[in-house]
Amino acid sequence: MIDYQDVSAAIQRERGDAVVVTAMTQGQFWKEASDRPELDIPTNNSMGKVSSIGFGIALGAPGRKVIALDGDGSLIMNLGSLISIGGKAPKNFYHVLYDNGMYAITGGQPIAGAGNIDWTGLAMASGYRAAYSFEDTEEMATEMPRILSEPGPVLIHVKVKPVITTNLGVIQTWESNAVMPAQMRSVKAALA
Ligand SMILES: Cc1ncc(C[n+]2csc(CCOP(=O)(O)OP(=O)(O)O)c2C)c(N)n1
Repeated sequence: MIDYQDVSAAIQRERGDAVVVTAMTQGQFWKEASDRPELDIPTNNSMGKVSSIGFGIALGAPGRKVIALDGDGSLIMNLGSLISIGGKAPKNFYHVLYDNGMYAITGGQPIAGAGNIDWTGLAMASGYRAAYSFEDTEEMATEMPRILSEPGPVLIHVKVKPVITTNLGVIQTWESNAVMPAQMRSVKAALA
């Protein structure tokens, strides 16, 4: 199993000027790693929508890479997005799936089918161009540069070591809800 920090570091090294859409536990780790926060969109309060928001940006800005950092529980909630993405097959879309087998930020409840879901198979059957699965840190870090320079859509399934921190992102305040639209405006300005 791979540490969240190692996935962030491997993506950060290659992200260039890609837009990165984040959520949940991986979003917190990404915040610490990102050196282009003006191009990041955290979506914590809209569970499951990372893939759809990233997909929309990828279609709207075909010249820009978009990397969506998704959670397994979140993707289950929006599984149909795989088919939308596979159907349009944007070459600039990279879908990283952090598989911890649980809903970590609500206390670590197991997701349905934990450990038995064929994520790369689901992506390929939905029309993704490629799908990879990693459990080993070195292999993931070695392969990431090549994968992120290939055309998408690509699913990068990463088995991560669970981190259960129930105070991440679930506090819904006016301020926390205002982060996403503010970052959307920031990214829109950067892409203009
Ligand atoms: C529609 C909806 N249902 C439930 C929740 C409560 N909720 C917030 S985060 C979360 C778990 C997310 O799981 P996952 O995507 O696997 O990320 P992890 O917490 O494991 O990092 C849940 C159930 C929510 N925010 N929105």
